[in-house]
Amino acid sequence: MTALVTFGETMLRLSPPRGERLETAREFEVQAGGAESNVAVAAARLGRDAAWFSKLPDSPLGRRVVGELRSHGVDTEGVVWDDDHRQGLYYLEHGVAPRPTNVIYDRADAAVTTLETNEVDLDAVRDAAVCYTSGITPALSETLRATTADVLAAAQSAGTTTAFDLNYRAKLWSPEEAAEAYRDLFDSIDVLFAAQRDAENVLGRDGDAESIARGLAADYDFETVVVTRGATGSLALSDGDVYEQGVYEAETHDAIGTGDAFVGGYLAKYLAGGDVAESLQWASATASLKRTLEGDIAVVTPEDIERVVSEEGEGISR
Ligand code: KDG
Repeated sequence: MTALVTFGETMLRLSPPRGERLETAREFEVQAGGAESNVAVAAARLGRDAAWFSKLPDSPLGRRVVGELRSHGVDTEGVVWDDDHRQGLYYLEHGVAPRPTNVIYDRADAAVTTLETNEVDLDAVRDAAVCYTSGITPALSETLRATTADVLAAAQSAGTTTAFDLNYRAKLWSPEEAAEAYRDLFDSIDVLFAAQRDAENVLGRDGDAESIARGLAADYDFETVVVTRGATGSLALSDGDVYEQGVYEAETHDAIGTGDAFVGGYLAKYLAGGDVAESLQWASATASLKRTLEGDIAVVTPEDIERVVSEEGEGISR
């Protein structure tokens, strides 16, 4: 049995060397990046059995994605290969103040947008302890929206814990479209991760993190709601109890993937039998370590986490 199964799109990220612009760079660093595989890699690096599935072009580019995820210990057996569609790409120009980071997606017609439920190994999903995807997946196509709903429902009805991060991306859809799709999925989700800004701007929630978590749990019967507040820490509401966690200070080298590292750290500890407070602590430490690393992926060890926690205690709450 695999502890964690995640699914979604993984792109190739092309980024010019720091200090260079997309329009003039002659070289691009290439790395795999996708919210759900970022979560699987973090969990695998932290010692859990993790699998990721998707649909990829049967081409050197698709094989490159799989090769990179496998190199981190992620099981990619469930990947479906396709001859007719593209490998999604994204371009990232690192910002330095006052020039912001710029992300350009080039992901139209990616193979994953055609992934249908009948192509998914649902037995593997039902066998997993946790099944995870994020709000990016249903944003990518109507087909994938239906597949996401089917996979989460199949997982939950088999007793697999389902986890979902809203992960709103304004470049993919409007807040109204996203809110409607999220609400259609909420009945099939046990553990919800929500950035406070997404809960406010997309779901129209207001108040502090605790009242947002209580409102969402009451309306949709989530087992656990985790609200992240960026630099001011995170809060979880689980079976009526509230847990708060500070952030661990980090020098930020590359912030992309911080939220996925948070989820990966949380699920890794949860799958190892950790309670909610311990899982939140691992989430926060994994997120802070990710910020020190280049790329979307948190290459971290349990020893890294233990060191952060033992040196910085509860973290900083503002
Ligand atoms: O959370 C980081 C992701 O945004 C990044 O890995 C790319 O999956 C990605 C997306 O769709 O933006």
